[in-house]
Amino acid sequence: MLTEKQLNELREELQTSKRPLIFFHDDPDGLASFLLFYRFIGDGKGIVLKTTTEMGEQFAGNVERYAPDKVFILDKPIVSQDFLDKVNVPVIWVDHHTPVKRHKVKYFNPRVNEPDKNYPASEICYKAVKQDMWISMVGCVGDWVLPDFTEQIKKEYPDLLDKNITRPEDALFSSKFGRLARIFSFCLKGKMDDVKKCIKIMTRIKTPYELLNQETPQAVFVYKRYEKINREYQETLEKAVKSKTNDKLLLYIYEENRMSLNSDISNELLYRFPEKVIIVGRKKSGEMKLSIRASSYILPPIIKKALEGCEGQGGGHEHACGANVKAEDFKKFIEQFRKQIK
Ligand SMILES: [Mn+2]
Repeated sequence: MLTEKQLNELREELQTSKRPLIFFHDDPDGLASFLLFYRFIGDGKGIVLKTTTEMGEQFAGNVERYAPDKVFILDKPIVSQDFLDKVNVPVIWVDHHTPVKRHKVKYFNPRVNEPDKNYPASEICYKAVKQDMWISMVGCVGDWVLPDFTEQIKKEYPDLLDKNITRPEDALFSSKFGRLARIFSFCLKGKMDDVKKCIKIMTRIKTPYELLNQETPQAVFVYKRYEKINREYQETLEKAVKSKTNDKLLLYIYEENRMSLNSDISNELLYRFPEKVIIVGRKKSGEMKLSIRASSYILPPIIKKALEGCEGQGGGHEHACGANVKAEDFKKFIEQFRKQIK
């Protein structure tokens, strides 16, 4: 984890900001991280980073338009130096992927000191703000991690996380906290206007029960939308499950006009078939957008090698990665991938 000194420094950055612009990764961990910081400061604006590649200089325009006093970047692995050079207010970046070196930014990443430990961004953010523990828990569970305050959560919310659950995947797929992680995930899917509305509502939700039991009209809106997307999710998941063969690789490609459910579906497939290597993807604008999961392989070097001679890019965590490959090169990519998991 970050040192006590670093956490105080991060907290200080939050306490001295009145109008933050907060960029965050579009997954439950990113959303939870944003909510923790936004709710602590009590003001600001959030922007979901839908881009799968680095955060480039085009985002400098958002900074110029909003004129924040500080910029926060949460759970995003790569930010371009051009972006940082263009922005004229302090930039604070909290991440938990492989560390990178940049100038003109305050960089908080526990992996700098503990390269092999994975603390989700929302766990780091919680250690700085020390409030809304349940929101952090949702982000961590979504990132397939049980944080060090899990016992406290079990005591406080015994009906949402059973005391016998000790594996993060069981929390994600068979607890109410897992359902909350799915709700967070689906908040970020679909039409941008709806996404914005959901995010705004989430900044004001008081308890996990307000959402789960649909206690307020706002919570009803978020929950109904979750149910709608969940129907599409279950349908796609079912087709993916049916496509399973004896092959070690479970490869499932779905229609391109559907919304991106890659990462949720690949997670659930890995949970159901832990011995398989999972690749789930869809075709979009001439590219295959893929989520890759495997519990018994370290994926980043495999993906790097599979990409040799292909137009594309990929990377992420040890057992969970994303990749984009030009549609023409997809066959070659899969062949080169297969060779390494024999
Ligand atoms: Mn994360």
